[in-house]
Amino acid sequence: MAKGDPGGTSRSRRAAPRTRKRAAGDPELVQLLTPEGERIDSVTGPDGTEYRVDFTDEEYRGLYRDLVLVRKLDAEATALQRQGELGIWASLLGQEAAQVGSGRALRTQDMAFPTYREHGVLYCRGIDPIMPLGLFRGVDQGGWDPNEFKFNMYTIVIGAQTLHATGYAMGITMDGKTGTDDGEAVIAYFGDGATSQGDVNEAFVWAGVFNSPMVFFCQNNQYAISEPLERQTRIPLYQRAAGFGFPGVRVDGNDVLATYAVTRTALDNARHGQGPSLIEAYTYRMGAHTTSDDPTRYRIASEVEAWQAKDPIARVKAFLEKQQIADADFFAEVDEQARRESVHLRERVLAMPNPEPVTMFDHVYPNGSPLLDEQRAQFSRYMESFEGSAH
Ligand SMILES: Cc1ncc(C[n+]2csc(CCOP(=O)(O)OP(=O)(O)O)c2C)c(N)n1
Ligand SMILES: [Mg+2]
Repeated sequence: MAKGDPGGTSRSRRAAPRTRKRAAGDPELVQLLTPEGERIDSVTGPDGTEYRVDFTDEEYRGLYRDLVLVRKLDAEATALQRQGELGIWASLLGQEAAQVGSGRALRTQDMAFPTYREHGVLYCRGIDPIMPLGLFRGVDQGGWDPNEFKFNMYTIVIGAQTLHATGYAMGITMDGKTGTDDGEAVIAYFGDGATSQGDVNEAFVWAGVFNSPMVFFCQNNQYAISEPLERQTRIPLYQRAAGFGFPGVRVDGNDVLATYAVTRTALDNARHGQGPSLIEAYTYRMGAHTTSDDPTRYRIASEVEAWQAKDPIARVKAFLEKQQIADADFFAEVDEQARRESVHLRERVLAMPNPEPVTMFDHVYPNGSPLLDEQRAQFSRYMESFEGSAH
């Protein structure tokens, strides 16, 4: 979307009223755009905070463009895996609004710690979308500079990045980088399953007692691989924050506007020294956990269909159409850009080398280890045993 400071203080060019006060809905869920594309003017969160956005028409169109592009690039990556060009892919399908909303809420100086699924946040940070594909093809370790883009490397170890983020947040406080409008804040992404990890709970303790400039951003996509949410918790996840002494809020993670508003507020509170908070972005993983997973084994089609009706992109499109903020030419142009960028992505993946399986032992330790050397030799012998065979 357009550079600058969307939402918050910026004024819309349109004076015509196109919003309404919140109707009786789910009091636990902050929502500013309904699945039907109706705008809600403002919503009060559980701790009395009022959430609203005030985007210009260009900024609304920019958010739509972001959503469409990240979905298309993600679909291309899934196709590339299916065609044998990537080892594995973790799709963000269904979670575009949670990622674009929070990603665009970050200010330039803020630091983000992702999992392995945050391709939409990566995109918003200005990182070339080709970068994670090298990782998933096994030709490199990611490739972007975390300091340049303020976006850490992908983390596969569930929950580990929340501790890294909390340590980083404690560090920037000690460096005196918080407490002003230009202050820095830190966001850590993790999933619903990760909330059962010791690391995440330890991060909550440390961030809480040190009043760290942290936003814990949990994308509750309802599953940890095949394990449904009810295997992780008996209470709504956002309510866990109370036990650690900081605020928690549940936002409609399929609503890019509400996700933006809630994340921006939490980050600004953090940068001004008001401590951590937990955001539970309530969403749904529309695809498989990864391309190695078959979700039809553990969830029913009607559940997926119910979430289809809450699609994060369709509601923005409906809103743009109803309010005449965008016309058919705009939608066609965005589709064409998405097509072009995905073709470009594909061409660059096909130009990458084919990694030798044995290279997985490289870079585990900077100076190797006897055990690893032994495993490498064993693996090489195993691979050689296939030579000349059909495998
Ligand atoms: C410490 C650790 N344990 C187990 C795994 C295997 N694992 C990979 S993804 C995953 C589920 C994570 O679920 P969630 O936190 O909800 O994130 P999502 O994949 O749904 O985005 C598990 C158990 C791992 N990567 N790390
Ligand atoms: Mg999950």
